[in-house]
Formats: sequence, structure tokens, C-alpha cells
Amino acid sequence: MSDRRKFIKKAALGSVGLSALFSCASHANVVTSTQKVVPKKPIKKPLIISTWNHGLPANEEAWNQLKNGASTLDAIVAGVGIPEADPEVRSVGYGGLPDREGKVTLDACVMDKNSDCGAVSFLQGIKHPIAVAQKVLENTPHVMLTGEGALQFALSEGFKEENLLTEKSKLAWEKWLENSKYKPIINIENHDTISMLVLDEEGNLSGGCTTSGAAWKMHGRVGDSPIIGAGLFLDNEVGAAAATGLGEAVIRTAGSAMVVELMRQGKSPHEACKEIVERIYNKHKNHKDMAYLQVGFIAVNKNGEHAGYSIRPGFNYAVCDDEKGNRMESASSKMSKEDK
Ligand code: SD4
Repeated sequence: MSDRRKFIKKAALGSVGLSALFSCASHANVVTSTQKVVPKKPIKKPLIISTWNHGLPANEEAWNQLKNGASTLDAIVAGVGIPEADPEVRSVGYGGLPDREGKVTLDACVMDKNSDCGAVSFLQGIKHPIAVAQKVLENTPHVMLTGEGALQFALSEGFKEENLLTEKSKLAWEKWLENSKYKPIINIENHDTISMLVLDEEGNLSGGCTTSGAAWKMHGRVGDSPIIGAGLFLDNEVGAAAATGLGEAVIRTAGSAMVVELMRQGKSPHEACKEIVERIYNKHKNHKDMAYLQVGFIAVNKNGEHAGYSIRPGFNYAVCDDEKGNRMESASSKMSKEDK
């Protein structure tokens, strides 16, 4: 059996056996917003968590890369590269929904255990912005390149320029132009920005985040996803966190950095995500963005405890480890389905 098939089989077995594994129910899907995450025995490493359903194929690829000896960052770049290349994922990379001028503009970043980071923002014409972000980390003295400069850098690194606007996304844009209203859709088709956090075999943390951003944004708009501290942050002594949802709200609150800082103060990933989601909610409850406000965080600490928490229900994340394979877990949320 190929490694890939073995993995899928194992993942399926893992979810069947989930209810039977009472003693190792160390995962955040059993946590409601009123319960606390109690520190449990450290789980087996590596551990990979990624936002949304498209996290499953991304985790699978990253997992296989790690098992085949790839560096953690290479595994992340290859993993999130799966939804980046998938035209059916309309919120990341190729096939992503464009801005209001019909341009697909991409944001991405990576961060490693040494707190080195690389990012690109407002990048056009390159299918894998996450791979360019990795090159910014490795081959430049900077943290972020943007727009035309990011494109020139990508080309100098050998990336190929291509049209990322698929026929489907172009049609969706033309339809949007009929009314031209900017109102981000909450939990777009249940697959949004992909953020991936990895606790590797050595217990070191790394992360990556990639997106085409909010559909129908203004040309030139950059969201939280490429901003270290907003869309992604980690401190290898403490933990890692990443965001999805309305980038403006995450930037206003330095979201992921705050989640990590709360974990440093002793909060569990669940408690830390919950507190920052509540802070964002409270700061926005009378704000014009509230009508379409959704923000979700995932977080993992050095013990391999992890959690997801969002403002509105509907957010989920993919978790992959040796013990239970690759599966989806639901995030707890501040609001319920009934809340408007
Ligand atoms: C952004 N956080 O650009 C990203 C994308 C996203 O709902 O998650 N949109 O704001």
C-alpha cells in the first residue's frame, strides 16, 4: 500500500476509534466554551493543525513530507500548497476570488522556531505565495515584500507568472459587479484562509498562512494573513497561533500575538483563543463590521494541547497526529446559531 493510502486508512480508523479512546481525549473538540482545557499528558509528536476542511489534504501532505524527512518549513509550504493550487478552493491561491477590479491578490507568511519570518502581500500572478514567503525568509534581509517588488523577487527566484483568475472566479466577480456591495460572507463555503501550525518531532514550532484575502476587497488591500503577529505568530518557548476571518478585526487587535502572549502567562490554547475572541467581539459589537464579523483562531502549545475558537459557529480545523490520524475538530464559539 502506498504511504498516502496507508495514511488515509489510518486516519479513517482513527476517527472510528475516537469514541473508544476515552483515556486520550486530549483534543479541543470535547471542550465547550464553558469548560477548561486541563493540561494532559503530552501527545506524540509531530502534531499538525490547520484551519478549515481544506486543512485535511494540507495536513496529509505536510505529514507525508515530515515523515519523508523534509524540514518543518518545507512540509508546511508543501502542505498549504495543496489548497493554493486547488481551483475549487476559492479563498486561497489559484482560483481565489478576486478584488473589486477582478485581480487575484495574494497574502502569505511563514514563521519558524527561531522567530525568523518571511511574508509577501498584494502579490499577483504567482500560484504559491507561501513558497515565495519562505524565500523571503531564507534569501533576503527582510520580513515582508509587497506588490510589484514581491513579484520581481519571485521571478528572480524562478517562480513562474501565471493567470490565477479561473473562469469560475471571473464569473463570480462579474455577478458581484451587478450590485458591487462589499459584505464579506461569514465562513465562506466553509473554506477560508489556510493557516497551519506544526509541533515537530523535536518539539519545535513553525507555522504558515496563505490566502487570497477577502473577496471583493479594494485593490491594494492587505489583510491580517501576511502580518506576523496578526494572522500568525509563534514563540518557540510557548506556543503558536493563527487566525482566519475578517483580517481588519484581527489586525486591530494583534490577534495571534495576543493568543501566544496569554499562553505565555499560563493560559491553555482554549482559554487564550477564547479570551482574544471575546476581546475582538467586545471591541466590535457596536462597530460597522459587526454584521459580517467572523474571526477564528487556532492555537497549539508546547505540550501539544490545541484548540480552535471563533466568534460565530461554523469554524473547524483539521488535526493530524500519530495517535488518531487526520480528522476535523469543531471549534467552540462565542456566539450561538441563534445570535444575530
Ligand atoms: C483576510 N483573514 O484577508 C484573511 C482572509 C480571510 O475571511 O480569512 N477572509 O482578511
